[in-house]
Amino acid sequence: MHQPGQRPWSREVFEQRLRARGALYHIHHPLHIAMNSGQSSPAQIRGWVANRYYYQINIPIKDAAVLANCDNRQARRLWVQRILDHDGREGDSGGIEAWLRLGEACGLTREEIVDQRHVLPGVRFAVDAYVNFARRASWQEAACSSLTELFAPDIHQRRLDTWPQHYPWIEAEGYRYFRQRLAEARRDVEHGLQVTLAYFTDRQQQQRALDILQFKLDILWTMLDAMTMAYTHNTPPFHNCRMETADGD
Ligand code: AHQ
Repeated sequence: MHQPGQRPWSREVFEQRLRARGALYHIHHPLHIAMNSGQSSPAQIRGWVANRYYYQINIPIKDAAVLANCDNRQARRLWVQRILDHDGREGDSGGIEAWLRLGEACGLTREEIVDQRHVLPGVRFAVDAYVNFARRASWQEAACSSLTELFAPDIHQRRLDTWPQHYPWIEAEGYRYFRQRLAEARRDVEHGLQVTLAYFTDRQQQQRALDILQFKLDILWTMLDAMTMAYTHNTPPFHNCRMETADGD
């Protein structure tokens, strides 16, 4: 815990402390470990894709909130690329479209992904917490919260390395999203890291940066906890409840 008057860490030590939080990245969540070691059923994979769609469509909204709070033209020029990566641009249908293709490759229909019928309350709350944080925080704090992508190339590569042999029923075209994120995440996080190292300079601010990164690690972990309850333990919300009359009666 931060003590008043403590000297700030050097940039190198600060970066090391940020990177050390990779030990808590969601690649280590039991659900991801099961998925990447071939233990997931098609229904569990489809549940994960359908729920992560809610995260994907909210990333551009989160990034637009960052831009709305950002008074630095050079930073906006870089940050706006994140929105285009997901929403697409001339000649590139974008990451959200690629995620829909991943869903179709896993046997989901576009309709059931887009209408969010499978999105779990816990996933929705975690994602909404991320978007609402970015709306209220300074653009530099929101940039810091995206630093979980320091660890993202590993998880995308892990899927590309393991899913095809574990899940031959998934059409190969579906993997485009993970492949394109390898380069996009590396580019994005280099900028996010430079913003963070430059903005959080005294020891109290550096601790704040670690707390913000932990908040985002919590979001990613909590999403998977909600999916575990539903798809591993078969205990989705209200699984044991019966309502007498349906809505609209
Ligand atoms: O597909 C992902 C993505 O587009 C982003 C944007 C970034 C952010 O702004 O917070 N984080 C992120 C992540 C994506 N994929 C996750 C995964 O496990 O596939 C990892 C996630 C992240 O590490 O924050």
